[in-house]
Amino acid sequence: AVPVTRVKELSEDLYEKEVTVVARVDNARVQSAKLAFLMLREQGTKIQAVVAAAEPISRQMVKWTGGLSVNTIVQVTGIVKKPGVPVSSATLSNLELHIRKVYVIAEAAQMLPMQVKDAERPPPEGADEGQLDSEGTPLVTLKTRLDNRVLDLQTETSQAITWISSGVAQLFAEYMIKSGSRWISTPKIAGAASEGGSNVFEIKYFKRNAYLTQSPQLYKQMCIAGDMENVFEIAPVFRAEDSNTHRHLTEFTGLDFEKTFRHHYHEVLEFAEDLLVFILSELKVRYKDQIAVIQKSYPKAGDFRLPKNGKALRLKYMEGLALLKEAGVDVSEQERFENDFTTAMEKQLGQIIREKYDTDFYVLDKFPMAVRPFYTKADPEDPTFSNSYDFFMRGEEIMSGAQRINDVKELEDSMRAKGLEPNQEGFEDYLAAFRQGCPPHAGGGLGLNRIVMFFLGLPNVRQATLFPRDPQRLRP
Ligand code: ATP
Ligand code: AMO
Repeated sequence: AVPVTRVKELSEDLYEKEVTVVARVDNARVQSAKLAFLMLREQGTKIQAVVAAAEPISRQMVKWTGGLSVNTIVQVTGIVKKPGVPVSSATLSNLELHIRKVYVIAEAAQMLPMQVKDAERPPPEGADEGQLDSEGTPLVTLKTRLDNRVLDLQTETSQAITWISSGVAQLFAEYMIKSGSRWISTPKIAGAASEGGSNVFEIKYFKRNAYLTQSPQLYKQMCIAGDMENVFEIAPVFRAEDSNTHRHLTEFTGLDFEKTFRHHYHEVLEFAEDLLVFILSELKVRYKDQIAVIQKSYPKAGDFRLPKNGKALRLKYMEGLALLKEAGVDVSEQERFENDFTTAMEKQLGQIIREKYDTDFYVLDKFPMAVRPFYTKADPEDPTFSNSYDFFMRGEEIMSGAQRINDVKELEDSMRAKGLEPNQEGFEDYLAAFRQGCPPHAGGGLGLNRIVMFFLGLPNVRQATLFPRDPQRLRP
């Protein structure tokens, strides 16, 4: 078998050498009866190949090569040369492959629903289907790209984004394992809604009803009650939220952890802070090539100010509220005790904090008890508030966490206060876990898709999701 070289490994060191590559046809054109060009693409890296009729290559071979359909996978053998002029449309602009042999490995249909090279341009916000750009080329909207996600995944930008997603999951697991945490898998079909409220998908479960879990919350706490001390999970999270926004999905990947603490829940808050700093700073180091690719379309990718001391700026919820008021934002205190900050307020606060403290990374601590789920521990010094926190990146929430109630009586009271009946089906086993004694613990949950979106400055969470699910989309 011929040794195959990866396109990204080709370089000037190989000038005048023969190589064989396997790649997709990004574009094919016949220049004349004697000359045709192929643009070859392997995982986002492009190189131009040229075929000229001259012994032993026939005019027929030139015509056939130039007529290959876009996206066909070919094996090409040729000599690496320096092109007459740099090929600006190629990634490897100072290389050209002079073709000797071409074999079709897998043929693509003549008409594809979308061209990968058209999907390469960032989707214009609010563009209509079929709208033309200034050069008269049809604009490919995000909808078309997501409808044809397999083709869309082949773009240089998508290739880089999927590496970043993989990196976030890997770094999360790495940090957790390093800290002695156990990787757990908990059921996604359950008898009760973990986060309460109505945003839960009900499913038929033989003769009964069941729910898709809104988070591994109840189970990760039950693991703590089972003396597992420090656990984490990477798994799908389901939310029946009819929110058609740039940042809401109905299914996303949750990065969850839960751990015991000795004296104060801030031990866990600091653990979460170190975790986020580790993920964000390692992404910049390990994925700098991918970030550079994404920056071509999204200039803010990876441009993220981490505080110099490696710590998140820590503010209390009420201090955040005061900053908003001070800046003249119309916030009613009463309302902010019933609902937490709106998305607009969060963004404004992000802006204020950036100007005042020169950081994009901060944590709000001590949210009002009324806006947090039933399992959240109230602040023992002032039960209007709670021992709970949210981490923000550029004014957008990426992680929520809290100390949990570990006393069963307190837990039952808290459920009642939130309109949940402790005796209701589905909560028996959760409550039993606390009846037998459970150590003090806290934890948190991050949305993988949101971290990727905000870290890269992507306008839409769907771009940071392989096959997104939202209220409108169940395909592909
Ligand atoms: P997170 O899960 O990050 O906490 P969230 O659950 O806080 O998000 P909500 O509190 O339900 O999300 O809503 C947050 C914001 O999202 C709202 O302030 C609103 O701006 C926006 N939003 C929610 N639902 C819709 C909708 N159907 N249409 C438009 N915007 C919405
Ligand atoms: P919460 O409901 O805040 O907390 O969710 C945790 C994190 O998940 C992400 N997220 C979402 N991502 C995409 N689409 C959505 N619809 C969506 N909703 C939430 C956000 C958010 O910060 N059990 C608690 C966590 C805990 O306390 O441990 C929980 O689920 O990044």
